[in-house]
Amino acid sequence: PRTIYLKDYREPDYLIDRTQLRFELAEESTVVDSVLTLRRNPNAEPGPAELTLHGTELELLALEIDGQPVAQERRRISGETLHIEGVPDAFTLSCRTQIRPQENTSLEGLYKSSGMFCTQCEAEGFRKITYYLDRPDVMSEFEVEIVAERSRYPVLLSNGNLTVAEELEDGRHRTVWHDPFPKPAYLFALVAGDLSRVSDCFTTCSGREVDLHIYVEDKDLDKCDHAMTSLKNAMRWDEKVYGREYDLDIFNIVAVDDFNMGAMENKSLNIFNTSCVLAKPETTTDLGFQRVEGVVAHEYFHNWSGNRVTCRDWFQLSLKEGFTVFRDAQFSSDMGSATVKRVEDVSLLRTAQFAEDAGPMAHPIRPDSFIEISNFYTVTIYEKGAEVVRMLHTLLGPEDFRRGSDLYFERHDGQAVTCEDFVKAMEDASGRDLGQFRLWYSQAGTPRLKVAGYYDADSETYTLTVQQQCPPTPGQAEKAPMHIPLAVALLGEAGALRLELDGTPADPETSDNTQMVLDVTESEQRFVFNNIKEEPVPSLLRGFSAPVKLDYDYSRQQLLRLMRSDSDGFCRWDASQVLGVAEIRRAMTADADSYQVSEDLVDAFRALLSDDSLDKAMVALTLQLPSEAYLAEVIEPVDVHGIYRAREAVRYALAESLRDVLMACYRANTSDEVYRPEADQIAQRSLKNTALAYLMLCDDDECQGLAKAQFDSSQNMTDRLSALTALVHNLHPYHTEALWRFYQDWQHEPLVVNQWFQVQATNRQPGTLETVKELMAHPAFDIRNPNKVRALIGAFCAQNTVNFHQSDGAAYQFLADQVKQLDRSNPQIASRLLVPLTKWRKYLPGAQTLMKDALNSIMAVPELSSDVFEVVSKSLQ
Ligand code: BAL
Ligand code: ZN
Repeated sequence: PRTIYLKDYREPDYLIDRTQLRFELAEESTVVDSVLTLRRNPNAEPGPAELTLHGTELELLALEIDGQPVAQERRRISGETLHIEGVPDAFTLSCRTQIRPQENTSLEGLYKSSGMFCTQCEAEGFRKITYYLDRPDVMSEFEVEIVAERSRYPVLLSNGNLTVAEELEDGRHRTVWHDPFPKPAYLFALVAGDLSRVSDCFTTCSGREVDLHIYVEDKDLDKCDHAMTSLKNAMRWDEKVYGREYDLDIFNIVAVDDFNMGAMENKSLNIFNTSCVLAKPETTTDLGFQRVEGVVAHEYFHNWSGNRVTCRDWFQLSLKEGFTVFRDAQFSSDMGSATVKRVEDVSLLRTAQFAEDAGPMAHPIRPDSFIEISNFYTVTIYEKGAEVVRMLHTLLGPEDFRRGSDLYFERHDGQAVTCEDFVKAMEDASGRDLGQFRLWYSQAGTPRLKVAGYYDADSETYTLTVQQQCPPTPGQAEKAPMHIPLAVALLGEAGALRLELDGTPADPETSDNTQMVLDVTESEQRFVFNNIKEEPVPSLLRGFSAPVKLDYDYSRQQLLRLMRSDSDGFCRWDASQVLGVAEIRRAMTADADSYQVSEDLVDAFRALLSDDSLDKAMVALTLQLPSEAYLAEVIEPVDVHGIYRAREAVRYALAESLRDVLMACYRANTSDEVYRPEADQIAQRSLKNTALAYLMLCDDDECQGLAKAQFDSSQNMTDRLSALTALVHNLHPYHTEALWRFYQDWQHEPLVVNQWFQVQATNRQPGTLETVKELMAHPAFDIRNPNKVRALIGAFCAQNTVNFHQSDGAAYQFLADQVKQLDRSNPQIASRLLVPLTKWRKYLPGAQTLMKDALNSIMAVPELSSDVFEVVSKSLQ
């Protein structure tokens, strides 16, 4: 496989002004007719009159230029391209291809899922449909005709507006769709199936009526309300916060069972994985409801950040994804608890993204090269990309940021642009010099900030010394200092102190002048605060103001004080995490019999549980000890089993010490209110179920009876699944029956069955690998369905660390075998699945060898996909 470099980018030689497509969908194969109106790109470098189109797995039936067949000697198919020589400067290319969607298991291009035809074209799936300039900087107006048998496919959809719908002879019908907005091929979509729909409408800020439809299988009609409400909320929010109005008269969402991603933002025809659109209380957890809201909003927001303004090339992927994730995070914060959302996002970043930054696939948010772009839909591009946009928001402030985004949309509407264009718009609108800030786009790796504080009572000054350093990453040995916004406050006995930095008062936007954003730009820098009358406790990296690792040598007392009284919710939670890590480290070194949990930690948790004034969701998050994934980031080399045992020891000790207050909390938060997926109730359930997980560690009948009673009585999936998890993961005597009953109740709901798989796959008890293997033979499992693969194999390998890292290496080999098998049918999913193996360098020497053996066994397979080849080969370098 070939490496593609950003530095080799060249404008396309030809442009496509108009794309006319005609699909004749049939049971054996589909015939695609395309008529492309092409002209030479006036900005292209001079070159031969030769057109090179992308195309793969296509059977070429006919090819004409301006109505004349193209002779064999003028055309050549090689690899993934079709070359045509001697083309005019402006011409019409007509092409007929035949494809076989029924046999397409990669779920890229046009394929079939549960009897319906659907598409996934990002990033490079369109070339599996017809020969085309399949690159995002070629934007074209599309007209699409779909012909199919009416009885099997009564619904025929594509992008834009419906212009024709008519019956044909012999039971077929046709629709024609016209999308007036030029778009790259990756935003093309087609759906044909027997679908039902839920409809609503939205009046935009300028008074236009937009028809909204969610298309699903008939049995899922009762699971669309939440997505529809989320869509309308997102449309209103984007008008209010970003001034972005929707631009067509119709917006369609279609739910598909077999889908590689969460969803796809095709212009006016979003296609969703069922897991990200369907929700009802009986089948969907609170987390599921929140995910639906977030993903619906994310895809909708792409209409501007991605579709109206798109990416010039795939190296710029974070231009649309980072910005859109930032936008959807702002939206979710506004819809629910902002601190909870921030903590959840930071947790994901500090586990998955920091791990990626420290591993063999580390890349900047704008990569310099790739072999397979599908491998770059990563937490770095998405989540770190969003953090970079967030830092711009912090540095510029909300007003200038909005001016910048307005300028960006105005300047580049209808264009395919770069990350540089985005930063330039922010720079021009705000007048801020973002020269050094641009390094965030080109440097990979997680910077580490070492901060020290010094109080001088005589001069009444407090000095923060900040050092930054970024470790080497593949291909980038040396790093220049970055521009890091470091939000700080100084806590005194009576609260946060007024800040004055070298004579400059704090940001006037914070009404009490107690928070400042320090511009950290050098390898080492000192910040002197004046008029500080008492020795403060510094509150650092408030709101997680930059995606960095922070070292500050806090005392226990200081951490407990931050946890108790910092006005920044993120910092309060983070202090609890630091204390949790310290406790688990201590338990790792203590011998099993002598370990006793720290009294001050117990007291702090007791205080949290007893304080009714706190946000219950935050209490729940704080009570949950640092995850195994996070511990694996901060305790290296990673002793998986030592970490697990120590974490369990702390959990048991906390449960025992806090049993009564946990029980009171559980009871107080048990409610028989009608389910609402709203912040107050979600918080209450989260706290109750966190208490339940602890109480199940206590050996008395009252505690042990809770999960069974909750499982038997609960009316919503959040409570039922929490109870099932508690029963199964603690091998409660009722767990086998509970699993059986759960399956009996929900076997007709694939998304619930996936949760049933996941509960079993994440069971830390010994023997889970065998269970997973048995479940792969279960009639409900289907290796061709990505959601099932993720729920069973993915969850086991990525989340069940103790069992994945069982000492004989059997689970590594199991994963390698699954990757090899999946690579033949769905390379994108195969490549994603193997990520846990790529982290081999972090583990103890014995594990390293066995993990490498598994990777080598994949590498030995002839004809690996470029997806798997790239990840495995880079991991072994
Ligand atoms: N563009 C791929 C799916 C998403 O990020 O919205
Ligand atoms: Zn996206």
